[in-house]
Amino acid sequence: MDVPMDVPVDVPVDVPVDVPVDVPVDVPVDVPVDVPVDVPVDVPMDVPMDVPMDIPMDVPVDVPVDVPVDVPVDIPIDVPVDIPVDVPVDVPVDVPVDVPPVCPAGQTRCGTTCFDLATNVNHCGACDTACSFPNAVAGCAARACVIASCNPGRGNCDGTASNGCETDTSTSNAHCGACGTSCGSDRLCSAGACRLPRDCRELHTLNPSLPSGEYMVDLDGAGAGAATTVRCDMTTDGGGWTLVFDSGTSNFNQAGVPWTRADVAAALVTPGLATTTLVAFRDASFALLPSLFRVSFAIPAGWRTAAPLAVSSVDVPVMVSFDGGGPLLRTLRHGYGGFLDNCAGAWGVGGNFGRFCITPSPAPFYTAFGVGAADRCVTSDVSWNALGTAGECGASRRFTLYIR
Ligand SMILES: [Ca+2]
Ligand SMILES: [Ca+2]
Repeated sequence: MDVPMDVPVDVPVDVPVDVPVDVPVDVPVDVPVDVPVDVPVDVPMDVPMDVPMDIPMDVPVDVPVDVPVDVPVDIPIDVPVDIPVDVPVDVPVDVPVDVPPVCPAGQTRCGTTCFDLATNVNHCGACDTACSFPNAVAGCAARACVIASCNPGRGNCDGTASNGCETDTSTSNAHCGACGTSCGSDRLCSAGACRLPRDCRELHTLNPSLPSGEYMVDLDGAGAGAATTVRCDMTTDGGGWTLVFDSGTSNFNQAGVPWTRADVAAALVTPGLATTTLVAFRDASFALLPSLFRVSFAIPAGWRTAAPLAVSSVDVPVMVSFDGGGPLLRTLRHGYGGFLDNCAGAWGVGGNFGRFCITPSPAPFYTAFGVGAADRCVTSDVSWNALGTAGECGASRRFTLYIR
């Protein structure tokens, strides 16, 4: 009882005072180890009161408080905050080439590039969906392919995009120069402009339903020549024939009868635009006379430089079609020279007389235009005067040459 009392008194007094004050941090480690061993055994009652109070209080307070607070607070807070913020920001900015870019509003990424699919002609409505139309420049609007414009000389006249600019406005009669610009039934479209046909053939090709009759044409096309009226045969042997000679009501008496339509001959025969001639007798309305043959054949080369009735006397072989039949080789005899009686007779008899006939055949025989006697419109297989006055030419018995 005595010893215990003394020991406790001295130890507690000195130790507590020095330990807590000088080395709080270091003592905890040493104190617990040494003190417990000696104190519990001898002074359970007294020691506990002083030592436990001071030591436990200091140690627990410093260690637990600092460690837990610093570790949990710093690590959790720093990691989440720093990592998320730095990673996202650095990656996009530094590696734009390798990582898909973020496209601006209204655009979509196709491959590595952003496009506006609403207007991009190569990515219209969807990536890699290119727009293309025949004869047109394609565009993209509201995510759909459209015809931005037509190629020169073309028109989207049917309003259908799929077939592009389907109309050739340089030649379309219904859409000449522009969609909806019609040239009508008597003009045709050429180089994007409506113009009159050059002749009955062009007109007939333009509108095969047109009947025979007189029509306005422009013989030299785009040339300076004025428009004029010509007579057309739109039905015989395919139609499209232009009148170039008509004996009419005249009784010719001259050495050299010209084309009655010198303008037509100059525009079509001389330059070779017309290739075939149609020879026939016709009535006052230019209808073919019934029961009389009509013939056609290639225009002889000599006609390109002189009218067939304006030369003296010519014999030329021709392949003749009678009433539209197969061609037969015959001899065409034309000129204002004299001859013996009929188409088979030789030239050079008498002075001027004149004949146009084909031998041997029943083709039209036009004669006496080189003399004062009434001109005759008979057939090539009879004498020039075989029919007498009944064979005379006149308003209702016309000798005509058409060309095509
Ligand atoms: Ca179209
Ligand atoms: Ca005559």
